[in-house]
Amino acid sequence: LSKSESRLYMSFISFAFIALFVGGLMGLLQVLVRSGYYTLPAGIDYYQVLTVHGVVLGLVLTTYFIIGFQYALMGKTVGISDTQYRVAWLGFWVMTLGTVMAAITILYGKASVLYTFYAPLQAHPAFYIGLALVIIGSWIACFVNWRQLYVWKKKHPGEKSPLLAFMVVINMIMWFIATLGVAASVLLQFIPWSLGYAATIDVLLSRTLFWYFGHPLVYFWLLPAYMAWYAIIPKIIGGKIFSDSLARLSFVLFLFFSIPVGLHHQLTEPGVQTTWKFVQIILTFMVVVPSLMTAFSMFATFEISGRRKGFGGLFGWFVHLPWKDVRFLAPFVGMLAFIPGGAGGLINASYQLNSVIHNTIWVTGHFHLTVATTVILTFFGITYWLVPHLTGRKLTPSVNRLGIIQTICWAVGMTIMSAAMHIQGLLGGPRRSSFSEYNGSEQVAEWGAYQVAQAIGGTILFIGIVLMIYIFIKLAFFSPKGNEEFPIAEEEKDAEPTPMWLEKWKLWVAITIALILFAYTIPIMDIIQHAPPGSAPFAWPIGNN
Ligand code: HAS
Repeated sequence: LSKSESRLYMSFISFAFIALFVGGLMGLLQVLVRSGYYTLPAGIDYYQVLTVHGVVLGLVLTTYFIIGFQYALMGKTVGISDTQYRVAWLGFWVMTLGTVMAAITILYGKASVLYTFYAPLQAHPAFYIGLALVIIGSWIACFVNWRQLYVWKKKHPGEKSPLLAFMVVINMIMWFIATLGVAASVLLQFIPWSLGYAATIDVLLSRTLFWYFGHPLVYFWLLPAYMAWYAIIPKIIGGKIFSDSLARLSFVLFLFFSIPVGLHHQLTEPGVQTTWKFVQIILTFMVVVPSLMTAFSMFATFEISGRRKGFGGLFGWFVHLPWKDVRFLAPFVGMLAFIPGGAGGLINASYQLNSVIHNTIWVTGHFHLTVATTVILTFFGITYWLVPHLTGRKLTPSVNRLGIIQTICWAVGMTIMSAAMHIQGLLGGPRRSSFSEYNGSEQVAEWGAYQVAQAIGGTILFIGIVLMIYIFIKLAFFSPKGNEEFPIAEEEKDAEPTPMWLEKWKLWVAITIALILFAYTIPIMDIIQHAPPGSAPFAWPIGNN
């Protein structure tokens, strides 16, 4: 690993940790305000704080960490050429310019539109232009990653591509296709509208294009965590990859089913016909399958490596795991969180149940389990070995111990906060709202205890963030010099060879596009036809749904 390569990967990852601190602080303010015991200083608006929190953690931290981590995986498995390296830096600077533009508009209170930036909320044009630059910068990363694998394949004709490179390329194909939706909405709708060139905006179309992107966005976050679960965790626990083919197949299924499902975020939208919501719900339940395959594969890996080490019986698979190694513990807690997190997702996606939880703080509880625990704890788990590997240092026993405390802190804080969010949501507590007594309504009185619990959980989480930042700085700059391994597992010896048809990239992209066209063509035509710009909001008449 050259110094310059390490500088590139570390720049992305360091940016993510700055975002973690800023966004985490905003999260702390959030829970304190909602508890009713704290008021923001004059001049700072609740929605400004919420926008910083969502944009910085949901969009900036994730995208930077993922791109940095994926570059490191590609560099390790297929290599990076000088030209690719230079283009990768260009992507970094384009993204960073965009992030700074968007950040300035939010800090000046000119873009308190939340991370979903729903119209008719309007931000300063610089906010949308900033977002467009972030997307373009991330496309540059897509092109570099694709090129990296292409060049490798040319040099290794007939060989299957390395598993991690295959996974990165799938994730970036999904990201590219998904971001086309949000890019269209930002470039063709929001920028002209915010600049005053268009008098109106088609709200429903913009929201539909956002969720066309917004759902695959959550799998763009999840898949790098799955990369670590499939190919890195087995090595850390002293085992092997259960099945290379199963891992690849699950990624291909994610490519197919991540995108044509955005309408499950819009089930209460009156302007979309029920039939199409139903179609997209069926596809949503399809996208659950690769996660179930992943759960199966993880259990298989744990069990086989336990048995090989001589741990039998019903719980031998569990006992042998390296509980004192934070590189394993943090992602494992992430896996555990995904059991209730995923179950919550199935509830959200069930049409009738969605009407109970939609727009309540239950949804906030759901995504704090999924992205803010499953994904983030796996990213922390990666940080413990990747950062010292890149900076030529060691993960010392004392930092490992601190990491374990950090993981426990996160698990405790998140359990309290997200359980309270789920329950308050079932009691009707809205999401995205500041503290209010709603004129002393009886129902609202029931929420108080849960809001306080969220503040307690959120404070513990913030302590976890401070600890993590300390650990990151220590690993990047102060740990003793040394070599930390880049743990990539091998496949089980007796596994069936991976069939080459799994690399039929053109076919996978064609199926993905066909599914998208099937799920979205008619709903989008309907929206354009029934609600042209400037018209009153459109709803399908009851009975014609
Ligand atoms: Fe979601 C809303 C449905 C997964 C994130 N989701 C959101 C929002 C976010 C988000 C951010 O259908 C809010 C957006 C907004 O601002 O409005 N979600 C699902 C479904 C899944 C799902 C069906 N979501 C995620 C993931 C996210 C994420 C992953 C981030 C990373 N979600 C919804 C719906 C809404 C929604 C509706 C809209 C709600 C509304 O009305 O607004 C599925 O992908 C979940 C499948 C997962 C599983 C779990 C498998 C378990 C595994 C762990 C194995 C454990 C091991 C350890 C091996 C079925 C893989 C075992 C050890 C032992 C000791 C036992």
